[in-house]
Amino acid sequence: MAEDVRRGLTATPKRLQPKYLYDERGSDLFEQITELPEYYPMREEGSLLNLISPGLIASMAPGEIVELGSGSSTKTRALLDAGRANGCLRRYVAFDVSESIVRLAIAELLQRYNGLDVYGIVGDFHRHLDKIPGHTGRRLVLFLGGTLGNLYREERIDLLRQIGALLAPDDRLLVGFDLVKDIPLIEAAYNDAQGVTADFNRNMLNVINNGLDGDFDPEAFEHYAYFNTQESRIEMHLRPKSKQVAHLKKLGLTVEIEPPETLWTESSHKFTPDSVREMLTASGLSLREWYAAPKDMFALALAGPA
Ligand code: SAH
Ligand code: AVI
Repeated sequence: MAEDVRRGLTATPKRLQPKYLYDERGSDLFEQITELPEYYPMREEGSLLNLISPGLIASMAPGEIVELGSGSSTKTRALLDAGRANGCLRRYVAFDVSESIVRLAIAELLQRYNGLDVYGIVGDFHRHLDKIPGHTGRRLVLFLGGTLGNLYREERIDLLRQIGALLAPDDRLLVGFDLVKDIPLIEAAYNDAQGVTADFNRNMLNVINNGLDGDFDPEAFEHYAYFNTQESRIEMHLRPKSKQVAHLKKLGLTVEIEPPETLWTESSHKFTPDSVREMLTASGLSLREWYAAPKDMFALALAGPA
């Protein structure tokens, strides 16, 4: 964190990595976001997973499911239910940077799925994929929620290549993608009326304060999220209401920021079928199936080694 934050806050524009949105409170706020009427990705992906899981499990009969950025693993239950009904599934591995949500998720899954080996790994998917245990049967890797879209193109390709190295020829990767659509609909999902997304965004400053002995005042910043058409992404920023001076004692760093400058906290890229296919190909993977929600609200791409 020290190195990331020093680099991000001394850069222009000032930016922080989205993984720092997720401490215990951040994971809890994200769960609240998934229940907001405006936040369509969760509902659309959940319905799609319910629809495709029995067929997908029957066609590939995975012995294990490994999920990256697994969060609460709630939507995953559609696949775990299908795996149990089919009798093929022996292991589920949850991998997430937020320890509290991994502990919560695996405790619930162990209760619900008697006989399933459930593993939890707390780590950063950019750095710690080597912690995933070796194969036990055919492997299905999940990357749901549109989280791949929170990364920049080079990071996405690098990560997809790393995931590809975890796949044997018959293994598969299922990735959730939010798709380009009506801009007001997308912007509403990141500017909810109850202000939960604003609290989620501001919580990043608490995470930074706690990790680096800092004194940012989260309430002195406004949530600002808009769709950048040229880059096809929502950008989420924190905009100071007035000049702010914060000290990060563990870094010996003083940060000054005044309007109109912002702290850029997250990007959430939106895709098209062509942009997904092209990215998979550039990563040494190939698209095997494309499952789209009604009105192309969201999609799941099933990929395998090229
Ligand atoms: N897949 C879940 C959660 C999505 S929220 C769903 O669809 O509902 C994004 C999740 O990715 C969070 O739980 C967050 O903690 C995790 N995450 C973000 N960056 C990460 C990183 N670098 N390494 C591992 N997990 C990360
Ligand atoms: C996890 N990720 C895909 C969410 C998104 O939509 O980009 C995080 C989020 N940010 C604001 N609201 C939700």
